[in-house]
Amino acid sequence: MTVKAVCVFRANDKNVTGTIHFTQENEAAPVHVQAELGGLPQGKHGFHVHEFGDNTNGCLSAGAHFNPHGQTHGAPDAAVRHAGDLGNVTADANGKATLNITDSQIKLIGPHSIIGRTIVVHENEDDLGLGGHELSATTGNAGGRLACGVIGITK
Ligand SMILES: [Cu+2]
Ligand SMILES: [Zn+2]
Repeated sequence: MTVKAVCVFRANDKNVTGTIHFTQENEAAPVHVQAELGGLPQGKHGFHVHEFGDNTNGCLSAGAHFNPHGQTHGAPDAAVRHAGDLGNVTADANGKATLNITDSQIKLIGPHSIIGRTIVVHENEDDLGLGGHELSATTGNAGGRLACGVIGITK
């Protein structure tokens, strides 16, 4: 019954690497997300599920934030957010970032599953919708896409 998924960032032109594991124990359970990333500039970087598992034109083809409920952008703990809004990862001086969270809006089971969609890590910090920039309500003004990978089923 437990569904597991994984997303891998292979070293790309930006040299960002990483693995993100997802686990959901049943349809009603939250999803556990465990990420280990490397090669990032020190500091915070927006971290989202984007709607398409399409890499034809690199990370740009992943489209916008996964947003099946037609909401505005927000923090992972906000009532109003895109389902794909997982906030930020924070890279240390060695470029390493880890994330260990549970999230109730992303799913591995059911019609709004994120399997087959894309994880993107961004150049800049996600302002969680609060930055007052024209892009705050759609992207958190997180800037360009440093790395991305499609979320696939694993055992
Ligand atoms: Cu994003
Ligand atoms: Zn968003």
